[in-house]
Amino acid sequence: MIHKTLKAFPPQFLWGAASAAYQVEGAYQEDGKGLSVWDEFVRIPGKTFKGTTGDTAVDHYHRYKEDVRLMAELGLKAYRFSVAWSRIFPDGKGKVNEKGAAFYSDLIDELKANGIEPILTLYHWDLPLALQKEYGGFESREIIKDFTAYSTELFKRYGDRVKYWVSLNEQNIFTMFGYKTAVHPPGIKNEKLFYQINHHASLANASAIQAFRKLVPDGRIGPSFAYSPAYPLTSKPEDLLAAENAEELNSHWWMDIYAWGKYPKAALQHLAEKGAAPVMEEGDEELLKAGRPDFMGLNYYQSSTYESNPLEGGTSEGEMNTSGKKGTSKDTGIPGLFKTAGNPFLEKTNWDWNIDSEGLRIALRRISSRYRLPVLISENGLGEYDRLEEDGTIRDDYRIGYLQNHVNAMQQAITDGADILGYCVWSFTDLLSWLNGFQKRYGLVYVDQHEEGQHSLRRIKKKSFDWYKGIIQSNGENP
Ligand code: BGP
Repeated sequence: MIHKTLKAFPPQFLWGAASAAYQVEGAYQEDGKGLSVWDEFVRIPGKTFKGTTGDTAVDHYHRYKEDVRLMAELGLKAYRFSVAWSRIFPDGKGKVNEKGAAFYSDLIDELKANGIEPILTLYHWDLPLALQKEYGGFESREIIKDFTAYSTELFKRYGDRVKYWVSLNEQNIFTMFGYKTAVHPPGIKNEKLFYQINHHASLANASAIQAFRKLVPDGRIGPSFAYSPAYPLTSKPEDLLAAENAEELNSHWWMDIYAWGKYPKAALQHLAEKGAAPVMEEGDEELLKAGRPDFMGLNYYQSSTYESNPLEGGTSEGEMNTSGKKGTSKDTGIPGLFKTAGNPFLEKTNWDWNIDSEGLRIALRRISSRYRLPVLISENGLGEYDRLEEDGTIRDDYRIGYLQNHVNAMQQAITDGADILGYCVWSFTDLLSWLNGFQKRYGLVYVDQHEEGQHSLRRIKKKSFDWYKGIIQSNGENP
């Protein structure tokens, strides 16, 4: 559709920015916090870029007031952050650590005092290590009860002040990286287990949403899904089928469950044939159906392109670029189903992520039509090298260009009929990029933090900070 005029952004649109506990807080052993699986994983040699850890991260735990002051200066309408489960329950369950709970209560108050809507993520990957050790974390159905109890505690404590909640962040990523490609904790490669633990995570998600309905009836909750819309490489029907396969196995597998409590048919059939389909127990489907969210959270970074992949000798394991050296990633796929391919029409970042703002519009349209749910864009941003110039500025025009194109795409999607609640730039400050260290930066605010050498943790506004301020002031009209 080519529109003659575009619809305006809704007046209450949540112009936001986002972060996650492990990536910003630091203070990893302070005030009674327990360890998380990430605290352990980053200490295994070779797992993260130059062995980066979140021990200090960008010290948000101690500097949150300064950070909120900067958010207020930017004019942010919303701030998405996550709670570290092991600050609330150091062992994942049992007695609340009051100091940990007070930190988030203070942060929420500080945000509200500055007119910023808090968007609270319950789980952004930092599972309490004690639960992983005790019963394998998501490997056991025990997690459903413990995650619900943890979530319930937060609903009770913060539900009066927090009205927007994200349940699980990128369930597709943390399950796949944790149990299929083994690049995240617990670093296991077992396809059958991957589908099973993922099923438990879906049940935990639905169960927490069910509890939410009773405790925060006037709030809205949804998961954040990392959706990378699938494109076929060519108009060859085999390539279109490959893209359909990828869409089912990489995306509908999760989003269909969130919206309808059902796994997509062809994907389920395929996994059953392989003996990798999850084991469902009585009552699972009812619980999943009862977990329909109020919105679909969308973390959008890029689209993916696929072509057919032969059964014999096809491509399987790929390689991620975590070094920032362009062109070092390798294609990945499932023989007989699909494999990734370079899209000749798209530029890539230095970490080989496709730059595709039109893909955001496509994602928003697909989600809106298929699931009939509003969308909260809970992450979108550009990870790049940023340079602090001698005059103290960071001129990240490439980020401004990236974000501007995505804001435009969002407005096109609104005009197409998508109901979008808000847009959170990833990220507010620079932060630790899980596997890529501090050199891959996303922030609107630069933080002087590095793997090596001096780091003062000083905050410096980037050029994109001023650009975003203008966007917010004009409610999305490019000033
Ligand atoms: C998402 C995560 C974020 C963030 C972002 C950028 O998958 O929810 O936590 O890290 O991606 O990814 P990366 O840091 O790997 O570049």
